[in-house]
Amino acid sequence: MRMTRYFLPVLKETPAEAQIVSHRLMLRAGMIKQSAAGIYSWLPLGYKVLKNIETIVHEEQARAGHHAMLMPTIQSADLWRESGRYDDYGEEMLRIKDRHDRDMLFTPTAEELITDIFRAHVSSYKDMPLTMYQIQWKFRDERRPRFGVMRGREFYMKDGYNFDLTKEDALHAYNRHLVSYLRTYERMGLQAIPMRADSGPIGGDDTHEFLVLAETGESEVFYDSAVTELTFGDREIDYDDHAQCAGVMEEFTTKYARTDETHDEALFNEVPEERRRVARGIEVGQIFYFGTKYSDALGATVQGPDGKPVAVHMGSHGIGVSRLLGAIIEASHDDKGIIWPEGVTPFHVGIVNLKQGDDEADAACDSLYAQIEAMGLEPLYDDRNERAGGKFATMDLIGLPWRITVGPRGLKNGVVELTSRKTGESEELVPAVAIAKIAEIYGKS
Ligand code: 5CA
Repeated sequence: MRMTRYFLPVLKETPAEAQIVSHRLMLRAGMIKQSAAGIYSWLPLGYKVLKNIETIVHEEQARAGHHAMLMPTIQSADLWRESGRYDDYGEEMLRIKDRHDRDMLFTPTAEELITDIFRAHVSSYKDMPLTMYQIQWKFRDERRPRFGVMRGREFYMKDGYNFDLTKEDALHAYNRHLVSYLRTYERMGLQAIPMRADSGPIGGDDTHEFLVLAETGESEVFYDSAVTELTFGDREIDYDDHAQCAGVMEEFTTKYARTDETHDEALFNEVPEERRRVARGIEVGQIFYFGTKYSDALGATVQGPDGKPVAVHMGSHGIGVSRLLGAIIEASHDDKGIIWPEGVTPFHVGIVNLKQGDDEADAACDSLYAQIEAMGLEPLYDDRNERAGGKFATMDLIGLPWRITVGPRGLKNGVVELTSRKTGESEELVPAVAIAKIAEIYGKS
């Protein structure tokens, strides 16, 4: 993409309404624009990152054997009356009347609707286990929408639902989700720590939240610092292997890590003092096992192996897809702007032309641009007639992990400059070597 043809409305001033750094940077980098309290338009740069995050979530869900689908945002109140949640959900639910005076609502989550789909089509244990998920907009009329996309009223969420014959199978689904979530967050360059949490309006006994540690996080968290040393890495997982998934679950959840809702001071004091941490975190996901709560309420039973009806065991699993943009920026920025992890960056490489209009510099930039595109990567070329300082400031603000700087002086010596946004280190390289490095970084060589 050439910057002169792109829509990138960066702001020079720091917006007064934004209290935390991720919100400020998303506004300044022209990623989002508020349209009403807690409701945002996603401008091209923000939308690109949102889609990248969504793609990672889809890929990891597919790997775990879960089926993507899509349910409507507007639902009839009837199913919610059946489950009893129409009244229980309270003021967070946006209630709407259609022209026939029928009660409708904007979905805050979808346990009822998915259970209705299940009961209409699945009647035998032979069709299980089954896990389906969607990535869809949700609406919760939060009392205090704030911090930009972090606590929106409209937000983008991955919500998944498992249907299993036995509690044992449903707990495997729980463990499988935990494993797939660990992989998902790591691919986004995040460490998200599973913490024992409270189930709130979703219900159930077993639940973990995934928290990214950040000073601006809304949750108070208590943990054994040894949990921050755990990484999932690129280990191979067989998602059908119950013991293997249970092993990972145990590895990542036995050490003390809890949110304030479930914090137990006595248990925490058993952690060696030098490893006890009290901090703040951003909740980027949550997994639940709630047994037969919704299948009982909505009559979702299947015929078991002995011919008798069995209420199915269920769980649900959420990832805050739009919130993740804020969480990633909170975890990865400096005073100049965002530093995107390579896994989610909106463009792979920024090209800065120090002397636009200089034949040699223009030709070198065009050539780099073409070579980067030929690798299947996306360059963002700052081809504006601007001072170098302004171009660098924009690149630093929008946070592309790699920048190639091209100028007449370097070209005289046959070199361009490759700069890492994260370390700030630059190397002078001949263009072909710079391209080879980019290929290596993004696994294209
Ligand atoms: N049905 C279950 C699992 S699908 C559910 O709704 N879980 S949840 O309430 O925990 O939401 C899932 C994730 O959505 C949360 O972990 C959080 O990351 C994100 N989320 C929740 N509320 C908001 C909000 N107001 N703004 C942005 N993200 C949110």
